[in-house]
Amino acid sequence: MEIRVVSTRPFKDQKPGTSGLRKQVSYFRKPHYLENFVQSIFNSQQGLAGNELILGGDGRFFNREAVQIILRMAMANEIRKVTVGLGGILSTPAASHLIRSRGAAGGIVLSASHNPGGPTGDFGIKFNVANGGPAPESVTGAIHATSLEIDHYRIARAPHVDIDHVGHQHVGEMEVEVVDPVRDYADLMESLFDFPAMRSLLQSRDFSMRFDAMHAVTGPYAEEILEQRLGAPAGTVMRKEPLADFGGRHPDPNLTHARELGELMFGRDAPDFGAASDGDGDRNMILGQGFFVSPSDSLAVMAANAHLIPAYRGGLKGVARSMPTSQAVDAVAQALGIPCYETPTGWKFFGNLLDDARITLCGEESFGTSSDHVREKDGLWAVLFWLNLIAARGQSVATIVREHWQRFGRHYYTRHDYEEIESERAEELMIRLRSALPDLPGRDFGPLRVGAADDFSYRDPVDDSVSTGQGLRILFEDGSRIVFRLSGTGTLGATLRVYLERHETRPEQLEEDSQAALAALIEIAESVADIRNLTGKEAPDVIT
Ligand code: G16
Repeated sequence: MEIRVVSTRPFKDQKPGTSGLRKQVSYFRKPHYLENFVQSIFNSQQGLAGNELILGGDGRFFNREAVQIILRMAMANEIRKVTVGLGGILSTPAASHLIRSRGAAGGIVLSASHNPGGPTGDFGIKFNVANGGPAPESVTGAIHATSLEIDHYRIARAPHVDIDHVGHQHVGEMEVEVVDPVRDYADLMESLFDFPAMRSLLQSRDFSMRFDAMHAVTGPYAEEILEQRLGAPAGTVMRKEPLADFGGRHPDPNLTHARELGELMFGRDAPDFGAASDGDGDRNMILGQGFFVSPSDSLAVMAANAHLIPAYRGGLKGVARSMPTSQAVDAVAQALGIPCYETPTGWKFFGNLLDDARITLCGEESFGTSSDHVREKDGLWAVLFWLNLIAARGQSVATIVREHWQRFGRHYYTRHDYEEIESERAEELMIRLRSALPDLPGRDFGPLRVGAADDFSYRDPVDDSVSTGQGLRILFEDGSRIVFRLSGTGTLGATLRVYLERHETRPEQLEEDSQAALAALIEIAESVADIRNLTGKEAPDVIT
């Protein structure tokens, strides 16, 4: 097989963000753009040569072209074998599972997650390491450094590889195995949960559910698991055909983008349980009849009830949450007498804690939860966990959450996003706020007194690596918090995220609307950060 060595020049903008390199499709279609980044992975990760690599993506526009390019580059970089999902498809958690179960040296996942797809949408590429999880900062840093110096890449002159039939083939020296993207993952789910109990629930006349696959990657997974293996009635999975542009919508599981599901769940004769997942299948949204479960609460409820799920019957080693996620799970960890870790935003920070067996469950406010079964967040896993929980407790989603609040109090929580603001303005807001932090402790805002204010940094307890500048925190003496950070996943301008939280234990105060319950903190955030003036926006673009 002829190997071409192609001269190239570095692109200065290939620094991976919160989760890999995400850009508009137009960037990835620039000559050499994808190739430079992929060669930077191969150059900086010497252990890949001679080993197996897992490859797949969420099926968005440019997925198939990117798979062919990466296969030809893998040949030229002496990868022994590439295992690729049929049609180039693998959900993010399924890719993580394949890396682990095959003992592969790593994986390349093609996705921009919940960002829109299509020719004018976004694309992304992420490298996962041998534990199945997103590369830690040391690895993404090395890939970025390599991308700044690259002057050539290697690519085989090979025919188009058939990725549309399951089976083995040899292309030059390299083996390519095309696998059913669903089967191994579905088997894994069956090994974790009480499928007989869930089957009886789904087949009972008194229970119904809807899962919105949002025309993204989870359609085939949900159909196999919910409708085939668990016997839910046909039609349980909505919008199940994966489309390259997700039907023109954002594959983001929230009440704005999963509108039909929301209308169904908050309408008359709503199903008992509603759920959705995102573009690449790692996020989840959980709904009951007329009831939204906030992701932070979902994590806490899971931790408190894990003993009811077969895989976690032996108890949890510990739990972790990202810093901006509410402290609801901390209260559960305290009651269970297990450790609770607070990490920066980004799933990559959970990997060491999971590998070192310090935690079993972890989650984030950004609709992500998972456990030690893979090293990614896992949307369908979370949905199956809730289904198993409903079957085990024989209660509705709302009752399970309300009982949780009665026991642990409610952590009122909201996130306000200001999107597509000019990067300079966003930076200015953060710089001003950072310099104001030292004066805040001891200051009173009505009845609330600031106890501490800082720029969050994290020392990984396993490898002692330090990550600084992970979000500005204002911590009040009563446990309330306001956090400000800039998103690391957007592709247009900057997105300011403001996270607000307040703990309420008075039993008669647990049913308020979150925005009303947090109104005082929302005001303080505005007055401290001058958001309207600096962003030029009267209100957040998205509230979750
Ligand atoms: C990614 C990361 C998550 C993070 C989320 C939001 O999720 O894996 O850890 O919470 O982005 O990040 P940011 O606030 O920086 O935009 P996903 O589902 O987009 O891959």
